Amino acid sequence: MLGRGVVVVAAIIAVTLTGLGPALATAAQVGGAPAAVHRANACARVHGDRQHQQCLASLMPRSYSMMAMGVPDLGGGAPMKRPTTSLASLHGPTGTPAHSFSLVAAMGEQVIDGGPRAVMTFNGATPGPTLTVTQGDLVEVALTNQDIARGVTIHWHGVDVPGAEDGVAGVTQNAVLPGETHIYRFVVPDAGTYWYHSHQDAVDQVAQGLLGALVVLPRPDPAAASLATEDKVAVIHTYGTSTTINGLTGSQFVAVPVGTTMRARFVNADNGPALITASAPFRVAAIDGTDVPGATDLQDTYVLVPAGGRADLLVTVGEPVRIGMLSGPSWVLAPSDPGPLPELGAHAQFDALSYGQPGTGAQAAAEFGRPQRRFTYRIGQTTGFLDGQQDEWFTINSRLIPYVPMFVVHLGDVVSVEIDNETNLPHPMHLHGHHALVVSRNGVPSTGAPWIVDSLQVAAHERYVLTFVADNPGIWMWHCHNLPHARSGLMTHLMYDTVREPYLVGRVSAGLTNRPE
Ligand SMILES: [Cu+2]
Repeated sequence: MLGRGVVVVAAIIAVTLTGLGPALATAAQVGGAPAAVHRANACARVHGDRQHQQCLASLMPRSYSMMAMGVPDLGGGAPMKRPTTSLASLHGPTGTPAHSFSLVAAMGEQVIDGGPRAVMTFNGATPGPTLTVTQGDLVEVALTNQDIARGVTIHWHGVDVPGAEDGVAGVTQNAVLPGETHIYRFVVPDAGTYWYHSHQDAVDQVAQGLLGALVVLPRPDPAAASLATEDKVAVIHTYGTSTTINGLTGSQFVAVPVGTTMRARFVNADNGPALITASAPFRVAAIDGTDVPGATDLQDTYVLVPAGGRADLLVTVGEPVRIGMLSGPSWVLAPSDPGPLPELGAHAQFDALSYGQPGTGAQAAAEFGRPQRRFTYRIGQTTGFLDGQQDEWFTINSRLIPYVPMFVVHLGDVVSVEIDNETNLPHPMHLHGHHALVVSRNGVPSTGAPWIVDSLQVAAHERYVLTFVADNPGIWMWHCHNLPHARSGLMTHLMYDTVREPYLVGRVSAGLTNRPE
């Protein structure tokens, strides 16, 4: 007991000495426990004196509020109002839903690439069922956790749902434990291709298959999903070392008549980029759920779909067409099975910065206006201690989690953000609850159709300027969708000044630990 007490005191002293003390102390008090003493053993290794101090200082609190974890960044804007609205009150509307779905999360086994594999499933399969709805519909989803010990959630990736429906454990809800059911309700505001996945223990649960596609057809005419006469979802996901489309490796024959125009809705549910192309001329009809006006035919070109991102490709079948990943799974579209087709090859990378019919400057200005807040999201890397572990960690504006900037906005603000990747790795950056317009890349302005994203590949040493309207109150994760990167510190959030946070990340009770990543 004495030894444990000494460690507690040492931890508090070490924390105070680093200058990070106040924030961590605040965070620790939120959890009602001294600073992460449960992890002190992680520090009980052989360090030099100074290293040991750093190690102790790096221990994460046992639990903390996302609102208190970091350093508020007001983006140079006006002072803020007081938080008066609980995030837990920001639910979707009541009323009779147009669609009611039931998703049961469970441990399972599925044949992948010819052999049985332990997976996590929705309704007995991975990917889970494709949910197809119509724009403007009220959707209700009952999530039941059958037997996933650590609990689950569902995040509606790319859908701008109300704050309490975003499905992030410890941020917008508690993880749903085995035997529990949680109801999500939201109106789908925009047509397009989206997906859903667990945001509890996401690194493991997404990898193991807790994911599926969500397709929102346009209203009033669902058939007007561009010029397509066929419409099919292609969820790309790698199980272990087997990369699949809809759970299947290799080349799959899809029977379609000659003259068919296929809208292939690619969803990248992996941690790395997916490179997709077709053996015939194709168009990029939509990116991250937003249609691209004036899309033109592409050849010898591949599309890089970032982790978490989506791209809808349109291709017309004359000769048999192969469409899918460069050196990966694909479909062969033809009236009858033509047998194997040549591997896909393409030389040029598609660039959305200059593709499609340009939006006018006036249009963009009318839509987005002059920014009230300007943020910098600068991604770096450092060697150091985090939670008692010495490793290479990601930093945001030179800060290590949890002391990262928290980007604070007021409802209605027009926001400008520069994402600056100073690392040697690409980062697929995902902002929850909002869509952003790409303004420029490395100082080169966007000249194509308005390029609107929720998941943006920011390559090594690239710099993007984005703009968006803060029109959806809540607390919204803003993180790298290479999920191991998020767990290694590339994770913060956008928060609204008026919104209070009732949930805690970390250990909430004996049976419940919220781990968003
Ligand atoms: Cu990353």
